[in-house]
Amino acid sequence: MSAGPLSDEQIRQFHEDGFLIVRKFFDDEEMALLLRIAKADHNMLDHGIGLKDAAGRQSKLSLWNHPGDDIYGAIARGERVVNSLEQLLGGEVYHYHSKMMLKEPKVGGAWEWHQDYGYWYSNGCLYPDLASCLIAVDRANKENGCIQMLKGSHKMGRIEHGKFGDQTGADPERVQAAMQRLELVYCECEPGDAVIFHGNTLHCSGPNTSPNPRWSLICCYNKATNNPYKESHHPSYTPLHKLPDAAIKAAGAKASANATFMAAPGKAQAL
Ligand SMILES: O=C(O)CCC(=O)C(=O)O
Repeated sequence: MSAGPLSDEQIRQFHEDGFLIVRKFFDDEEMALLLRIAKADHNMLDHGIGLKDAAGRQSKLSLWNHPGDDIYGAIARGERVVNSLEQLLGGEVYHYHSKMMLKEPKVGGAWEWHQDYGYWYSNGCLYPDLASCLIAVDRANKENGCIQMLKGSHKMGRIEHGKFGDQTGADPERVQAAMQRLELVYCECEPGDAVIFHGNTLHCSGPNTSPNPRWSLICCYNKATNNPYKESHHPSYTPLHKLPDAAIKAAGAKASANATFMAAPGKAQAL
């Protein structure tokens, strides 16, 4: 029996598929607060960096390494998310970074096929014991470039990565071969749904051709035992101080009352 937010079946599914969609992981009130605060947060937009895809279209993101006491930190440090990640990775995790993906209407670019461990390997993580929790802030569908997963691809191990536009992507020959054998899943989400995915799962997203934005908050975690052997632009093991899930609404209410939205992002950083 699992002790935590996820059922044994969800844990099994994550290990089988390399990802897990959790519908309504966050309730309407939590999401309304996050949406309102994030969209009014000028620091989020001002610190966003744009990365061109292979076709030259730009996707923006705003990234920070250490979670604070604001609503973004309350989500990333919240027991619901952290305990789920600990169930899936099989032990203590720490916060590796969080980022808001800002895919703007009509212009937001694609994210090329990649594994997150394709990047994070270079940061001195010896094992692919990392996973991310993507939380849909806006509704995400095919038209506005929802995230896509190649089911079971985490079992392939780490693939070579190279440069495509400003982005790092997985070897296209291997991606093509994998696509002929594995199921492609478009993770269409309503606000508050979450997609939790393994560091070796091949994923991508298309451009936003719609009139609607597609923002999502992605919180990434490394297993404590996978402390990198060298320093990089993302943190080494830093104990994560968990918060009760009620902290999300409390942080949201506080920000709304002050109407000054704490800047989660520090300076823009690389993935
Ligand atoms: O948000 C997206 O569209 C893609 C995000 C992604 O691939 C990543 O953060 O690794």
